[in-house]
Amino acid sequence: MKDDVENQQETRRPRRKLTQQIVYKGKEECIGFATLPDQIHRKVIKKGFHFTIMVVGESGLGKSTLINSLFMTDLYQDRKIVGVEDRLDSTVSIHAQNLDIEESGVKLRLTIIDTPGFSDSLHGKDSIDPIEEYIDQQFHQYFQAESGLNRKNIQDSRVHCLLYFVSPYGHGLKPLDVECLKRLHHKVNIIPLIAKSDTLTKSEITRHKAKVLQDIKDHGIKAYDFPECDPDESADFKRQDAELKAAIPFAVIGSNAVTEIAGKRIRARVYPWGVIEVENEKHCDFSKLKRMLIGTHLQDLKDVTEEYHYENYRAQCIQTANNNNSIEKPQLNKGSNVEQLLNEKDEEIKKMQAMLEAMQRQMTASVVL
Ligand SMILES: Nc1nc2c(ncn2[C@@H]2O[C@H](COP(=O)(O)OP(=O)(O)OP(=O)(O)O)[C@@H](O)[C@H]2O)c(=O)[nH]1
Ligand SMILES: [Mg+2]
Repeated sequence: MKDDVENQQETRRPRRKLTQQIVYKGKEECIGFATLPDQIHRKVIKKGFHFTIMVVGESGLGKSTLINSLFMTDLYQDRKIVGVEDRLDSTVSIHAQNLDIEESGVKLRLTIIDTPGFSDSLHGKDSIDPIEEYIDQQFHQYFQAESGLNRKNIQDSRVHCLLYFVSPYGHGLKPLDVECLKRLHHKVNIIPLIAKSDTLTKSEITRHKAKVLQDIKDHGIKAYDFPECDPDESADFKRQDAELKAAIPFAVIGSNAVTEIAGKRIRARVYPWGVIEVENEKHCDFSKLKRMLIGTHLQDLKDVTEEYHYENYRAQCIQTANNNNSIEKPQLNKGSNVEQLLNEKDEEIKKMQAMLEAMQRQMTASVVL
């Protein structure tokens, strides 16, 4: 084995030298593959990006409000808001909404999936079923599309990231949180959040974060594992990355209201004693979460979905199919050309079999004679 590796390295070595010679001879003699990153870049830009986020947690923790705040658009502007101006209706069904964003020519299609919060009722556990089913359904659709004929134009609706809202009022995770996280952690990238963190003091937030992290560890829950920072990155990037990791679970605040402060319109919660700015890093981790989701970790979240969660699902599907030995035959449209051709072939085979049997009978008869 070791020898094999060494042999491979041996065979690669001269090629490396060759590449260097070409590069150093001058620009006009280059093959041109240095433009590969540009080509890929152009292709990806043309195609655009697609990213799906889901919000899950107890009812009334501010899930709908946070997704409004995150994408600076009122996704629910058509919805009738009764009573308090700042209040949204409780979400009653799983609700997917697309949002197309363009920044410096780069197109990003976000799909945001809002889910009804768990109620405190005895049937709290039942509210997890539709969420789990939704995630599985997206995998199933992708799996079917991937095994079909038109693999080029697959619509990817898999959930890349699940923002899980933990109540600011309890002591760490509640049993329902544990149940939900355990059912979903092998299916989706979970990012835990402390909801409504404006209701906690600074030291309470620190304590609550530590307790939630401890509970996650104690219950063997696999939340999204933030990747190691590349050693080649700038010192500034490394510092931001470390800050981001230190802030997990992100303590967030959401608001549907925009207020003008010093001539600037900002999302904020206005209280009689002061104003809480949603995007102010001194007030909460909202900006860090936003930066992480859209800015720095979007591709990694997609990669982990593809390489880990979807692969798990695919492996299970294949295993089940093998166990049942029930790989479905392709469905043919009645009267289609393919069906007609197959029928003709069937007829031909039947005729040949009949001829073969007749010949065998004749041969047996002649031997007997
Ligand atoms: N104090 C505080 N209140 C918030 C915050 N975010 C939302 N709210 C308020 O909490 C209430 C519930 O917010 P929603 O966004 O509807 O909560 P939800 O989690 O979507 O609720 P369900 O749809 O029932 O699951 C509203 O009155 C919001 O204005 C926050 O960060 N801090
Ligand atoms: Mg809601």
